[in-house]
Amino acid sequence: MRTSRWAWALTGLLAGLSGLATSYLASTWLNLRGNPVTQVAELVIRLTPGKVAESAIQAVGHKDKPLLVTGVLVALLLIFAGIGQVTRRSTDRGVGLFIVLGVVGLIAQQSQYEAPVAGILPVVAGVVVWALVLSLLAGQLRVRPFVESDNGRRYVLSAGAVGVGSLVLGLLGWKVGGRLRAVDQARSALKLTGVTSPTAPAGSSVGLAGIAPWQTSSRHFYRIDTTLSPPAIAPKDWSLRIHGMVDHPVTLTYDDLLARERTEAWVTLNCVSNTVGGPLISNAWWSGVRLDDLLKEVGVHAGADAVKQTSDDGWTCGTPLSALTDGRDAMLALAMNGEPLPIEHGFPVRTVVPGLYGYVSACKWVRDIEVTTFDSFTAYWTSRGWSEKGPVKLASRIDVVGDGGDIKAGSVKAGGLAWQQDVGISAVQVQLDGTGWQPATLAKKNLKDAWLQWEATLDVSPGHHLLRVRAVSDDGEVQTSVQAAPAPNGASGWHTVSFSAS
Ligand SMILES: Nc1nc2c(c(=O)[nH]1)N[C@H]1C(S)=C(S)[C@@H](COP(=O)(O)O)O[C@H]1N2
Ligand SMILES: [Mo]
Repeated sequence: MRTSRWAWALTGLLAGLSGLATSYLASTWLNLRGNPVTQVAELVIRLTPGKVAESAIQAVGHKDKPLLVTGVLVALLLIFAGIGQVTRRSTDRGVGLFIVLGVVGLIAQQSQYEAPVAGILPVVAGVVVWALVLSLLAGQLRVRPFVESDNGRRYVLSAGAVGVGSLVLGLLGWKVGGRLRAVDQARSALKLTGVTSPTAPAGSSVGLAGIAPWQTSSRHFYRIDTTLSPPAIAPKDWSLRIHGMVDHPVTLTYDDLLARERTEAWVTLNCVSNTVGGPLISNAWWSGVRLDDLLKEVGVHAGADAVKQTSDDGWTCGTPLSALTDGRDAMLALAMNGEPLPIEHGFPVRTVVPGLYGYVSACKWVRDIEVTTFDSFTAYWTSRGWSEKGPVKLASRIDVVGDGGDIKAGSVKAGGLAWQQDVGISAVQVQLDGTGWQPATLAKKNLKDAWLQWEATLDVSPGHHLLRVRAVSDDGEVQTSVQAAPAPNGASGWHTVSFSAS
């Protein structure tokens, strides 16, 4: 007697659920936002034409997202059952279909904005479990005789175990995910006194479309870290130890920081691994507590020249003590762009130091500050060949005209950004086709710790052209033409774009 269609549908369903539950648990374990089902739902949203989405939202109102997620889940269950039917004829084909489904999941996950690479893991784990469980159950379902035999009983036992196992994994995922949900909730509930909303300073923009906006939204702020999953730390569980070569070591809680005076500043952060003209630079409005005040209170010993910062996930950086005490706006930041720090950018507390690359200063999820000497430790990136000190290099960038652009000849506006935080920019110059330097117009508001917009009007003839930019700092330094790769202490050279005009 042949086993029924229902048994094969059930087999597909159970295999499907077990992989889904595994994937869900892996996502929550890694503190990743979303899970395979919500990610596919979001892919559907991204792929839905605007008009269709609008009428759908009009039809179902604000319940559109829960409905969509439910819809995706139901569709998946039907697909799982269908895969079971296909497996009746060939297990390989069933496994193949699960792999196809996995690829869809992978596309859904990786096509998210700034998708974490770690997001691949839950998808792969899910597909592996799909293949294993499907092969196991299908194998048992095929053994003859089946009905009222030990073989049948064996299948029922396995199927039951898979069902219960999936449920347990799913519940565990929900429990593990509770950590991130709780931190998200605690973060949303925070009301930070003394934190103001950012308003771009008057005159900070030259008003040329195509230049990166003065303020980078937190969502579009570049992100660099070594963690597979960002630490999820509730403010009540956070503390910071300041110790080492000091008279009075302290341990500060989040409330201790809240009780202190707030400092706020526009600070542009950039990554040492940014290439000339590259995107690893962003500008935000930071609110926090000044580090020079804190270091004064703990009483730093003579002879100390470094601060070793350690994050919750064990990453370390070495910051010159002088950069934290020379009066610049070095701070323990609590807020970014007027909101508590996003978890990915260091919630609840991170360090921001104008004028230093992130890898030597901008410790996210900071938990430990040890006043010490550079001689006595080697920080994370220093032990991997990057320079011990990382002052930001004088640099500039062309945002318009775009590289490879095709524009109309005549009077053409070009523009972009220049920066050397903690020093400041005094001039920007552009050069068309290697002949002479022409001064650019700078934005009226010039803050030394933030990037500065510039624009220039070029007289462009038809044909192919090269445009270069260089900046002059407030120290009188002229940006070098010498090209250097990012390693070991930051890229240099003039940003150059080529374009044609007709
Ligand atoms: N805990 C932790 N902090 C870190 C890093 C990290 O890997 N772990 N990377 C640093 C580097 S190299 C940079 S450029 C900045 C980037 O900060 P952002 O992700 O908020 O832009 O964070 C710094 N702080
Ligand atoms: Mo960096």
